[in-house]
Amino acid sequence: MTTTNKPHSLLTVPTGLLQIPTVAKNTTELSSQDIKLSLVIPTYKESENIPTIVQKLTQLLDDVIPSVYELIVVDDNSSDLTWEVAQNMTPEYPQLQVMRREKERGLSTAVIRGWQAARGKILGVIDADLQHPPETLLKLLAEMEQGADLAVASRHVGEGGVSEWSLIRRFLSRGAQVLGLIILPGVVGRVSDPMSGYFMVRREAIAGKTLSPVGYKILIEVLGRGNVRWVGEVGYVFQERLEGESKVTWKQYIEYLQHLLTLRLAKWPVGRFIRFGTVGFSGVFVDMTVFYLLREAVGLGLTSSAILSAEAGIINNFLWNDLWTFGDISRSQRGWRKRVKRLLKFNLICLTGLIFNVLIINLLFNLLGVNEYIAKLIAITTVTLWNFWVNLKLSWRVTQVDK
Ligand SMILES: Nc1nc2c(ncn2[C@@H]2O[C@H](COP(=O)(O)OP(=O)(O)OP(=O)(O)O)[C@@H](O)[C@H]2O)c(=O)[nH]1
Ligand SMILES: [Mg+2]
Repeated sequence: MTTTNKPHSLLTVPTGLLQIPTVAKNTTELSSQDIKLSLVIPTYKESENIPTIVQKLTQLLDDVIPSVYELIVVDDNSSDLTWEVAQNMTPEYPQLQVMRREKERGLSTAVIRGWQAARGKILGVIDADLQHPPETLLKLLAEMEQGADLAVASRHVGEGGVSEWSLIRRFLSRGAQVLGLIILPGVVGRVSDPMSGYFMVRREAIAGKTLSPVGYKILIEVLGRGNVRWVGEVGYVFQERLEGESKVTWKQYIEYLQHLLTLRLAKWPVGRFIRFGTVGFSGVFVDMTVFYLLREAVGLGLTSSAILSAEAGIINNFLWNDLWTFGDISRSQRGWRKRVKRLLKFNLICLTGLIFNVLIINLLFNLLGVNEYIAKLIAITTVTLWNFWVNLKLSWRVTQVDK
């Protein structure tokens, strides 16, 4: 055994996609003792805070999970040499690791890069500036041990709160939350404090997903892209910063909005909708051609021709949608019976769409006096959305298959 009074070497900064491996990459025979918790401490100019936070966290964790945790400081090459201060502490704190990033910057990516290098089953994050009380960590850990996939320290449950925030900061924080609820209710609404930067998540819940956070709010990214079923929350009081400076600026609010919209788009089946629209367009030509043939070549009556050609269009659309737009889903629901069932549902939904179409045009044109072409355009748009959405939910329904 060598005595370890030399500082640990710095962790290699992972590159490429922001993706957490399912199994920790650098788990060697020597370190194969299962690491339970990897806690990332992102830092930017926190040299004054780093000794205290490392000391406090070590003291707490040594009591409950000695030697099966790691603290990972991820510093963005701070000019106050935070990374060096941390590295010099490693002889005294064997669970401490340090990453110095020189090429990338930003809080969220720092956290993910740290997790990529982590060995733990549970991945966590805490601010370096002591605004996140270290003691809350044990409560978060307890939540995880009870089976939570995500444990969030929240300012808005139980004994949670903020210490001396100005009215404007409180207002901005709540405003951001409300905005999140409007844009992404299914994500932001799952936690009482979506802005929290103090939480733990089970590795499996996010492993293999490509994360691409914009700005500061990594929790939203984890909730939005991860596979999180059970969420636990623990109240805490956000402390005042005593040393160092805040890095929060207006830019963070803009980035937050951008982040919400990116996630919103990622959640909407945009590609599918475009394919659905394209197929719908092809249906118009089939409908027209068959109508022409029935009228001219066969000499059928107007109504019968219209009905038959519309049905030909519907069948055309169904086949393409089944093969292409929703191909991935229909391939997992094989068999003629199932296919016929999908066709019948599709038919029924399109028929309802047609009725809506007529109703909307009448409402807009006759009752509200809207120009008839604009009315027709609104009707087509609404009915296409209706057709797409209801077919997605009913005809090509996926019973919760994880991508
Ligand atoms: N690696 C890295 N860490 C960052 C970056 N920006 C902020 N941090 C760290 O992330 C944590 C939170 O940042 P703060 O500036 O304290 O943000 P805040 O706590 O929301 O705001 P304050 O109440 O003003 O402190 C701190 O530990 C920072 O040092 C960054 O660009 N890179
Ligand atoms: Mg802070």
